[in-house]
Parts: sequence; structure tokens; C-alpha cells
Amino acid sequence: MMNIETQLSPRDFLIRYQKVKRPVVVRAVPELAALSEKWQPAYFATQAGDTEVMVNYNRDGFYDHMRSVRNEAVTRQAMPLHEALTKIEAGEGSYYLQQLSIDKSLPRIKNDLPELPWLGFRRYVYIRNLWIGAAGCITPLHFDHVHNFLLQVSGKKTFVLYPPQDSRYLYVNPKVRHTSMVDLEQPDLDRHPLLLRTSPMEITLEAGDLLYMPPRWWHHVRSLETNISVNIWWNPRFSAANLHILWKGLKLKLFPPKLPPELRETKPTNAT
Ligand SMILES: O=C(O)CCC(=O)C(=O)O
Repeated sequence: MMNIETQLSPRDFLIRYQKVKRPVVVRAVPELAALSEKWQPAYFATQAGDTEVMVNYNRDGFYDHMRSVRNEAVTRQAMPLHEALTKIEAGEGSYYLQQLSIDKSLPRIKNDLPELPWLGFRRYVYIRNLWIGAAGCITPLHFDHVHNFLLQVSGKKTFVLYPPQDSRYLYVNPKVRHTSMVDLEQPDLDRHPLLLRTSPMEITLEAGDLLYMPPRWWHHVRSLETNISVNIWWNPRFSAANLHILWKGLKLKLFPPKLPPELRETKPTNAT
């Protein structure tokens, strides 16, 4: 069962969750109230509407970038943020603004983000990403190598979490080992019978809630309505996970991957 707190001191967070690698939800975080009030689509449009962003599109709203689950392309389109917001709000197909670095791409609004009391001052990895999507956007089952705080700024999202020990029942994609081949939207127990042995935890976040996911906890995410989230990847210590992330970044810079045509960055099109 997911632990839910309404108040959590940094000390309790450290002892009861971070150290023992247990996820937790903190409901109605006071530090998020002002952000939820301020970060409305109209605010983004006036503060950063002309900023060019990459928006992902998938017909079914299923954002399986690695094609671990469904053999369907996710296309990426460049467009000004205000256009992305209009498309997302209009529900023209499924568009999802995913994992946009706030510090790099939206410097004018980065200072709106509150300092969270649970993050120490030591931050070997500290990346803050914006997510804006509509009902039905799915991020399929995967894990991250570092600590992850998901702040729900507006709207609702459901998370299904599995502990790292369940990896042996989750049909890990042998080519992309932080992703699973299981489709939790349409589970197929004939193909994936070991799913019955797992211990999932499901939780719906609402505006102002925060979810802490320790490194290597699997998560599948479903947007229930138009919503805005921020995720913070964080690692307070230098570790193999940091090296892994630093190496991944360096490798991308040194040897940019040859992407299949549908994943190449394109200029705005009328593609649906
Ligand atoms: O909110 C989502 O759709 C996915 C978030 C996620 O996977 C993450 O923060 O690692």
C-alpha cells in the first residue's frame, strides 16, 4: 500500500522513505499551492508562448518511445509553446509535452518553482522537467535511475508503481532495460502470466500533491484530465547512477543517434 502523508518533515522523509527506498505521496503540499494557482495555460502563453518546444504525438496517446510495448511511432513536432497548449487543450489527437527541461527551455518561469524542504543542498543530479498533456496520455511502464519527485501542478494523473524486486515478473525489454514490455492499459496474462505475482500500488495525484519515487521503482502513468506536472530528478550523492546519467548525456552529445525518420525533429506540420 502506498504511504500517504499530509505533513512530512525532512527528517522523517529521510528516515522513513529516502533511506529505505520507499515511495510516498504528500497530499496538498503548501509549497505547491501558489504554483498551482499561477501556472495556468494563459500564464505559460504570456510568459513563454513564443518559446519553441518539441511536442510528442501519438494517435492513441500511448507514449512508448522505445517501442517496448506497442509497435507504434511517437512523432515529435517543433512548435511555439502557445500552439502546443492550444493543441493539447483542443484534444486534436493526443499531444503530450513531455520532459521539457524548465531550467534550459523556460528560464523566465523557472523561479516560480518552490524549493522543496525534502531535497538536501547536495545535488549531483538535479533536473526539473515540465509535462503537459490531456486525458488519455500514457507513459508506459519504466523506471528511472535516480530519485524522482513528481509535483502535480494541475489536473489528475494515476500512477501504478512496482518495487524493483518485481523486475523479474515485469518482462524487461532486453534491449532497453529500464522499460517493460507489458501493456498495463491492456494486460495480456497469456503472454505475461508472471504479472500475477507482482505487488502494484496505484495512486491518483491531484493538484498540489507530490509523489516521491525512489530510484528503480517502476511506474506507469495515465493522465485522467488535462494536467500539468513537474518532475525533479535528484541524487544527493555521487553514485554509479550519476555516472550512468552523465555518461548517457555525454554519449548523446558525442555520438548523436541516427533516429528513425518518424523520430527526427521536424518543423511544424499539419500532421495529425
Ligand atoms: O507523468 C508522466 O507521464 C511520466 C512521468 C515520469 O515517467 C517520470 O517522471 O519519470
